This record gives sequence, structure tokens and C-alpha cells, in this order.
Amino acid sequence: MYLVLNMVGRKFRLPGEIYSVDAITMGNINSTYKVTYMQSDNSLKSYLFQRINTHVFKNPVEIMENIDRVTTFLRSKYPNQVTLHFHHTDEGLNYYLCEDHTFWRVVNYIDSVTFNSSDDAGVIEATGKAFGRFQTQLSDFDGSVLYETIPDFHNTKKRLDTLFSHVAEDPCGRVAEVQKEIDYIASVRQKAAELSVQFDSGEIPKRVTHNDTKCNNVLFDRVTKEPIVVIDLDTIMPGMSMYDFADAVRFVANTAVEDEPDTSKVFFDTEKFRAFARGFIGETYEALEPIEISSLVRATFSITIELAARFLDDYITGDHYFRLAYPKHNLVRARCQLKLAEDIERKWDELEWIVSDVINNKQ
Ligand code: GN1
Ligand code: MG
Repeated sequence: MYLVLNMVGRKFRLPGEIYSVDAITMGNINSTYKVTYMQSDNSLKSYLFQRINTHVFKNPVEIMENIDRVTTFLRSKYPNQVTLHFHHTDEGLNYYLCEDHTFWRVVNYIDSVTFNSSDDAGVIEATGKAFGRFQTQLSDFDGSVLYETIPDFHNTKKRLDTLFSHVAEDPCGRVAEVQKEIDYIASVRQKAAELSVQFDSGEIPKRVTHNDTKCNNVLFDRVTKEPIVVIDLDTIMPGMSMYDFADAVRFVANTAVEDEPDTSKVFFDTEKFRAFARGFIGETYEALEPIEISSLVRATFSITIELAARFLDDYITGDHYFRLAYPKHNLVRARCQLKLAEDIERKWDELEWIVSDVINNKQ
């Protein structure tokens, strides 16, 4: 790997020599390395090198154009705020397409801490604030200039249609094993797809959204525990505000990890939901329409079913999308999300009540 990273670093004209390399294993799609250079004055400077998964992102140049537009916009609107800084090659491009067709980008490493989960309500609320603020700050950004980097990324209806057509085809003979999971998804199919149908028909406003709001996509200050910047801008596209809220609580309010094999540990924590809602709604309330506020809980259920369907679809079609740590990883992930969805469904009324409570306490 060293040779490749060294070559990529030279393309981006990074000064000095590579001092250390650490693989960052967090994401499920792209490959990320923290590469530290020793500079000519012996000081160390770190960068993140990322190889984009071009099976998932078919048009990586479009991603980089989107990111460039969004970060340029944020930098000029909020000059004192930390934004991501991507390096450019000799040709003035913020990416490098290697002869072997691998696609690379380099961004300054920001000294910070991220949370894969947290029991600290303050951190959860701050995560909600960070994602809410991100959306609000982009509310006057013209979303029509953005490429749809993954078409229908959060179109739950289409995701479910795709799953069921693959279930009918059963290309790897794995469907019999997951009949129980498929039956549950079939029983909630319409309920989960409803918001995406309303979005398509224009009933729900189109906003510029992040679309991958896991809490580890917010960098926090090590000392103050304040959010510094929102990262992973690969899927910024026009979308539904509530789905950013939903994807975040799906992750942060799970009592277990996203791929917990023992589903008896998986529940939806209503107090964590409250903390996140307080942060997110506090930042977005003025801008949101009633239909958006009233759909927060449905969105939470929908996106959890959607992700379960994506994991299950990847499993029954032979695991080509998400990176696996072991053979049945996608099945384990799907079961975990389904257990979470069942718990959200059970707690639906309580969650609605929490949303109104958060809103009332604001006013
Ligand atoms: C993928 O690679 P990562 O962790 O940023 C996926 C998200 C899923 C997530 C589940 C482009 O995100 O949609 O919610 O895994 N990103 C893409 O962990 O498909
Ligand atoms: Mg991502």
C-alpha cells in the first residue's frame, strides 16, 4: 500500500516524506487511510487519503464537483467555520484517477474525536444540532446544481421494489433462509414506502440533505466536545429533511451496534431519540413545514426498513455492495435493523409524544 499512497501523495504535491500510515476501517464503502508526512522542518502533518468505491459511486467526478460546490458555498458564507479542504493535483483537479482506474482524493486531517455510539445525552444532542445546522446552512444553496450521485438513494419505495424483484429471482439461492425477514418487510412495505411516494409527488419539500448522517460523520473537538464539522459529503443531494434526522437516530438510538449479531441486545432508546430530536429540531424548526415535523417518526421507521432491505438485498444478490467483515455480515446487519424497526414500530406513539414534547418545550 505504501507505494500506491506515496504515488498518490506525489500527484497531490504533498511536501515531505511519508512517516506513517493507518488504515481507517470505519466506512462500509470507501477505503480510507490516515497518512502522516514528515515535512522538511521535521514537523508532522496528516492527511486522509480516500479511494472511492467506483462500483457504488459510478460517477466519482460528479461527487467531487458536488463537494467542491458545497464546501465553496459554506466557506464563503461562514468564513470562520471549519470546512473540509481537498487538495488539488498539478492539473488543478481535486481528485486523481490512476491508470489502474482507482480514484483517489486527499483531504486535510482534522484533529478531532468521533463517536460510534454515545451514552452521553449532551453528545447526542450536539450531533443533532450539527446535522440540523448543516441542513439549515445549506437552505439557500441551489440544490438543482447538484448531481444525483446515487440515483434514488433514499427512495424507499424503489429500494423495496428492488428487494422484492430480487427475492423473486433468488440469484444465489439464499431466499429460503431469509423468508421470515422478507415476510416482515412485506407486511410493512407500504407503510415504509409512503414518505418516498409523497416526496415524489411533491407533497414533501425537496431540500439539500446530507443523506448519510451517522454520528461518526460529525467531528468533535477532543476537549470541548463541541462539533467541529460534518464530514462524508459523498451523498449530498436533494432529499427529505426528515430522512437525515431518521438515519441519524436509527444509528445513535440503537442500544447496540449497527451489526450486532445478538438481536436480543437491540432496542430503540427513546431517551437518546429525545436528546437527538432536541438538537435537530432546535436548529431546523423555523424552516420545517408541518408535514416534515409530523413525519419524523415515520421517517425513522422507514429508513430503518430501507437499510434492512438494502443489506438483505445485498445478501441475496451475492454481497457486492457493502464491505463485509465475515461471510454473513449483511444478513446480520439486516436482522439487526429489522429488530430495531420492530421496536420503533412498538414505540411509535411514545416517539410521537416525545417529538411534541420537544417542540412544546422550545416554544
Ligand atoms: C454506508 O460507508 P458508510 O459507512 O459511510 C452507506 C450508508 C449506510 C451505511 C450503513 C454510499 O455508509 O447509506 O447507511 O453504510 N453509504 C452508501 O452503515 O451506500
Ligand atoms: Mg458514507
